[in-house]
Amino acid sequence: APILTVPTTPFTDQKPGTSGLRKKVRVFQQAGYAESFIQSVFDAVPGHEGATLVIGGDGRYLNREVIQVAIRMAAANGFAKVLVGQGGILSTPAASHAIRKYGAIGGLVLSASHNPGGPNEDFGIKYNVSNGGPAPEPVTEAIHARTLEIAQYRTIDAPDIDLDRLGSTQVGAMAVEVIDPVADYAELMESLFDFPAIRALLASGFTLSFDAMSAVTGPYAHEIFETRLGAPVGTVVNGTPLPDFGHHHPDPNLVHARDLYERMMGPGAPDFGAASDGDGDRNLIIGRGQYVTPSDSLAVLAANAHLAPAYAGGLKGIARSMPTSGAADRVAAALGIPLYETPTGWKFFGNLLDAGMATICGEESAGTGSDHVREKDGIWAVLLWLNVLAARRLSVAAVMADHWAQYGRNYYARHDYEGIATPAGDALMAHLRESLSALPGTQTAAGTVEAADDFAYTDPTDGSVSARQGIRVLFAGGSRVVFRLSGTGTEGATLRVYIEACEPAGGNLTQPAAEALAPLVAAAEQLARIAHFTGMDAPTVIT
Ligand code: VG1
Ligand code: CO
Repeated sequence: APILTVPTTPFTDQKPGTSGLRKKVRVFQQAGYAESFIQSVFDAVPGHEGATLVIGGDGRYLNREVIQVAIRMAAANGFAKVLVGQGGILSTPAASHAIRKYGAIGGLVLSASHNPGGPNEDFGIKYNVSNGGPAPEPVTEAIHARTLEIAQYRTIDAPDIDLDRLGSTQVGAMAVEVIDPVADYAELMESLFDFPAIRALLASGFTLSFDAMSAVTGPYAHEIFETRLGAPVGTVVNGTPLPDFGHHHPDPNLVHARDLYERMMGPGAPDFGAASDGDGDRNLIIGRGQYVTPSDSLAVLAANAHLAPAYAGGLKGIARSMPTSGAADRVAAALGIPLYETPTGWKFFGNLLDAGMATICGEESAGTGSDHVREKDGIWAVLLWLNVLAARRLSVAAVMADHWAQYGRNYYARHDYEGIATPAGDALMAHLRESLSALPGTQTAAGTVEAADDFAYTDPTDGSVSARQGIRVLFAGGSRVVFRLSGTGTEGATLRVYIEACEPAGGNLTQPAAEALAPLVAAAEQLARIAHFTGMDAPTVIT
């Protein structure tokens, strides 16, 4: 089939954000838009000729179309082989695993993750590198630079392949193999955890509910929880991936996974509830009557990981994003292992994992994972929790009470102000940055400000620096408020305010979180003048 060179002009809005390029579907539907970005990725990846590329997505609207485009372009750009998930499906952690297992040079993950899908909603393209992780900043910068100068893309005159039939086809000189999206991943999970112990837990009457939110984890959850672990059919709800996620935000937080939350807090709740997001890398954990903040979940998993076979030898270190609470820091200190504080986004964990400096990583946004892949992994987190519960035979509430008694408690919440005008968000951050040096000593409802800074990170493995990653305002005893703007939205700006109140072991560990955080919430308003800048008197999401 002939290779075609198609002229294109640069799009000026293709800078990858926290996790890939995310835009409204209609933006991606512009002629040459997806093609120009994909060509820019290929141009920025030396050595792709003769290499293998993994392609898959979360099944959202436009997934199949962009996959066909990407396959033709890969053929025209000299890749030797593409591995694509059947039906166009690969969860983000499964794509990461496939890249690693099959020695691919990288992968295209088509997803806008927790953002809604459908013709009027969001689509996204993320490039992952050969370690299976999101492209680190130097690579995303090279891709962005290329998008600004690109003049043509390469494709091939070839028909669509049948994405639903397993097996190999030829597209030009390139082999395309449609692979089972679940099998390799399920096998990996079985190699990490004590499946017989979890099976015994589930057989003992322990009940589980997993909400796949009509997103990508459905097929994975059916296979792993119901088929391999013997949980009854019906354990997985919303288990069929839909292009529009059933009109919901596939975001497992207290707002968008409200159904699960209500069920877990109500009469007849199962022992354990969990949910994942659009692309399967996030996890929400709720025990019967006991919500677990993602920051606490990271700490509990780190403290108990040795109970699972893969981590029986202990952890090398723990890494968390800066806005994530310090609960994991206390565990790292007790274990005598290093704790790394990185900017928001999984791309900052890859180097630490590759270097063997950290074993477990987490973010307050419901992301937890380990060195088994190079992405956060929703089902992995659920399985580690189940493995811990199978070993300890305690309720989630009892595990949490025990954890706080030993380490103290970091009360935590995130307040999001979504859909604010971009200039308003920028003005709020500029105001905070200007007042930084004057903040220490300021009196607030939460006490005196001890220190304030704009977080900057120097990667300990390659020395690369990422500055301006969020404003931290610190109070005595480790309590703090953090402000940053989201890098995953597609409309206006989202302000994220992260609020954390530290209570040492022996302190008041059983307050309602909102009560413990109220003075810090007032301090956040005082210091950032949120109502003034955003015109909003309450957040749109509290989680
Ligand atoms: C958000 C989260 C961040 C996460 C990112 C991608 O980014 O805060 O922790 O890594 O989403 O998650 P931001 O810039 O909007 O705060 V996913 O599951 O959407 O790929
Ligand atoms: Co996600």
